Amino acid sequence: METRMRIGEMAQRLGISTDVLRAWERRYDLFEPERSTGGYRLYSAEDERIARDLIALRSRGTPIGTAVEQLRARAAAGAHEADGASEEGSAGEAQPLIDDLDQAVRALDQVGATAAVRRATVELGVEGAISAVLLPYLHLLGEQWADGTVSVAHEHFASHTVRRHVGSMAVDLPSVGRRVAVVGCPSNERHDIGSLMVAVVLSRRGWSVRFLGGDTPLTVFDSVASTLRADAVVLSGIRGSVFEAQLPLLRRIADVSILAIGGAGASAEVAAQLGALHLQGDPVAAVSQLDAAIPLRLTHLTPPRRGRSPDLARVTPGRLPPSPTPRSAPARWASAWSARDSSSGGVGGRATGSPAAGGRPAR
Ligand code: B12
Repeated sequence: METRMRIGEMAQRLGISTDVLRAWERRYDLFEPERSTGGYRLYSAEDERIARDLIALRSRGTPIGTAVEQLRARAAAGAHEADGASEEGSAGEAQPLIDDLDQAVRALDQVGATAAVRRATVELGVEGAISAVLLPYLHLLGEQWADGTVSVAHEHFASHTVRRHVGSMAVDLPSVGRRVAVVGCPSNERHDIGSLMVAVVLSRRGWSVRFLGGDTPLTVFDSVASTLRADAVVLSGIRGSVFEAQLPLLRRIADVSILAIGGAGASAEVAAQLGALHLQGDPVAAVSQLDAAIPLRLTHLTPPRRGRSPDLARVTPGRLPPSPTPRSAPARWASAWSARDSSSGGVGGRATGSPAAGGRPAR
């Protein structure tokens, strides 16, 4: 049976008050929560998704009435987020959107490419657009680049357009009382769109996220995680060497926070060596794993003490502040996860291997 949550938990996850939730229900008839035997409202994951989409539309300045209409139109069209959509259904809806984006990119048409990524989001929702349109399109782009059908210019133009759009979908809510994640890619890894997607989806599910982008030294992740007392550090890499070359530093991060690794270069073996979580599947699925694995703790409901604001001035590459005492519970729990992970197979998506990059111009 689907898990349901009471209004307090739903409000906490969304970062809004229970009054606002009740008002949305009363005025706009947006959700119909079930009632417990004691008469308490019980919200579903679908209710949470609707509320998140509403918050995101509002944060981009859409008036509430228009936002509600858009959400109703989306529901009426049967379009919903990827984890609720059937594979056939989403593939059918997504292909024309992928084609539009592809055509606009081939013509280096900025207005058309931007319109295509926006349309995908309006029609499929944020998570649906990521899983069903943007990821398949980026894979297509990689093939086109490798076989020479598009140029480096097209690839840069397209990845910039997608990256900018994905970034614009983040929801920046005040950080007090939220789970904190630091997200990005280690040195020598410039492919940061997957981790940006993770950052955006985490932010939309109520996490407070610091996205540090691609090619960022691990010492920086360590400093930021220690300073913010992050609940999780999420790193991604396309090649295994990105992780394997820096195991000692990664272990240090895993000592101060829950370390999660994803992307084609992450493996169950490396995760097990690090006591890290191995996030599998696409960025949307990965966030569901992480979200479920790191529950809200009581401390998340307590505002931080005064005078303990993070000292970000100390965050300097290569200059490490002392690590706080390792948190033993997450470490124990993380190894349990890695063990579970090893038994369930490898990374979803492409395998790492020799790049089909021979003869293509360097970027
Ligand atoms: C855009 C792009 C670039 C951009 C990146 C811009 C940016 N800011 O990210 C630029 C132009 C910088 C670039 C550079 C290079 N690129 Co490039 N690039 C791509 C392209 C077209 C899309 C990458 C992308 O964002 N994909 C979307 C991600 C999300 O999909 P994915 O990587 O398949 O990930 C899957 C899972 O692993 C998971 N996932 C991904 N990230 C994460 C993160 C987390 C936390 C989790 C849990 C899950 C997860 O989700 C996906 C599910 O389908 C790919 C093609 C492709 N197939 O992806 C080539 C590709 C990745 N690049 C490639 C190459 C060779 C390069 C260069 C070496 C080229 C060169 N000679 O200069 C450089 C390397 C630069 C560096 N040091 O990192 C190869 C990699 C082959 C390999 N396995 O090593 C690819 C596959 C192209 C190809 N067909 O050959 N690239």
